[in-house]
Amino acid sequence: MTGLKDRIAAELAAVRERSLAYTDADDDVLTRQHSSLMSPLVWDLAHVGNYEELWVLREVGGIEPLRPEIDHLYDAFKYPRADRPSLPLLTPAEARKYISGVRGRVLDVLDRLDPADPDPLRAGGFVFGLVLQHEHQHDETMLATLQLSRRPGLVRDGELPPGGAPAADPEVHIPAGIFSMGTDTVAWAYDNERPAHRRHLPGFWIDRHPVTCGAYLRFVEDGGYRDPRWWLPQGWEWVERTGVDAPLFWTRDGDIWWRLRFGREEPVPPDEPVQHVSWYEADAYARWAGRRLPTEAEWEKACGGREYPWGDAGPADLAYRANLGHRAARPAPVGAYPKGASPYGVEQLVGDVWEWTDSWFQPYPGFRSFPYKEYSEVFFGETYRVLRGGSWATHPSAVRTTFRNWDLPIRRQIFAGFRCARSED
Ligand code: AVJ
Ligand code: FE
Repeated sequence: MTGLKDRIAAELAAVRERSLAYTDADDDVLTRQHSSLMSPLVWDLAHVGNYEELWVLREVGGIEPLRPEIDHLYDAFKYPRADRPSLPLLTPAEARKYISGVRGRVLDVLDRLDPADPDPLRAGGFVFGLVLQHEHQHDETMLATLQLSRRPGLVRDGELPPGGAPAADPEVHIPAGIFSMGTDTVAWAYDNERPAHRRHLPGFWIDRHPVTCGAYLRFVEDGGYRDPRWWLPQGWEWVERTGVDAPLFWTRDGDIWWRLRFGREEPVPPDEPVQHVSWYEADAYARWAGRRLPTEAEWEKACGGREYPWGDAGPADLAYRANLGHRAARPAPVGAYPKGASPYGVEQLVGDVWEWTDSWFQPYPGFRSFPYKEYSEVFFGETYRVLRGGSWATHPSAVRTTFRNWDLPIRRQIFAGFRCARSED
């Protein structure tokens, strides 16, 4: 096997080990609906195998469908998440057997792959990048479901580096000028990250770190959730309709704020980036702080134009660059990764928390959907806000400075936080 094929085989094995670890629980945990926002975990497990069968075995391998009768069950556009528990889904044991059967054949297709093949699905092993990033994305979704289950003992925690001293200058200035946004060169980049294109941005200031729980708590205790001045009309309507008064999973007991993290209550850690806030909460906080959310162009420019803010170095020396890949089940305190800073000195852009931006999910000039419309194109418009940077639960193979995530502005079960920006006077 060539270097690329070895890497692909290793990454496929690593992501599968992760998927099986997150579903190493009783069938009851895997089949029940922990939240109407999420699929049962056993749906995600079989869905990643079905997606792999569709793209690698059928599309590239030309192999006959293994179980065509189940395709519709795992088509994300056929049945909304809330309805999936009532479907005749594969049992956990059947799902494990099915995805293992698929994987065995996928490795044969990999064996026969000619990475130099000009076909865009085969070139550089693109289709394998597509399916392993897809599985990593569902693994992060499964972690959000496990968090929503409020059950202890289902998710491994781990050690993280300590935080740093409060930054002398909490803001970084990014001078006006043209930069290249998106990519034409990252082999496994998604269609929505392409093509690379030049953008001019006026100068702006951006936070050196994501907003911390401690800072966010000042907004909460200043009555931020009870003052319509800070909220867009749709945001205020959402606050009044839902009664939210703090980030998801936070509760107050006297003067102490607690958060529930994978089934355990712990005091809210002041120096950790706040997570489990919606776009509306991020936007309201920024307005209360006399600032705004950065656009995704500003966020990407602040990364300094390389595959990762610290350079093109892959995951090898990641341990001291960024908090990615579920090293621990939480964001790291701000200042924990000075060596992950961008050339402008902006830190923790990648990892820790997905960062809400002020941008709607729209196509770049010259966008062409590939290999199918339902990954990105059907979500373009003014319905979904863009998130950047990946979270602690995101695998390094499924994020980079050009990677674009998106979600509805009311969503906050995802591991999302934010940082603020402001324009030059
Ligand atoms: C890019 C995270 C918004 O979860 O809907 C998974 C990724 N697409 N299966 C999602 C995805 C198809 C997508 N996000
Ligand atoms: Fe999917």
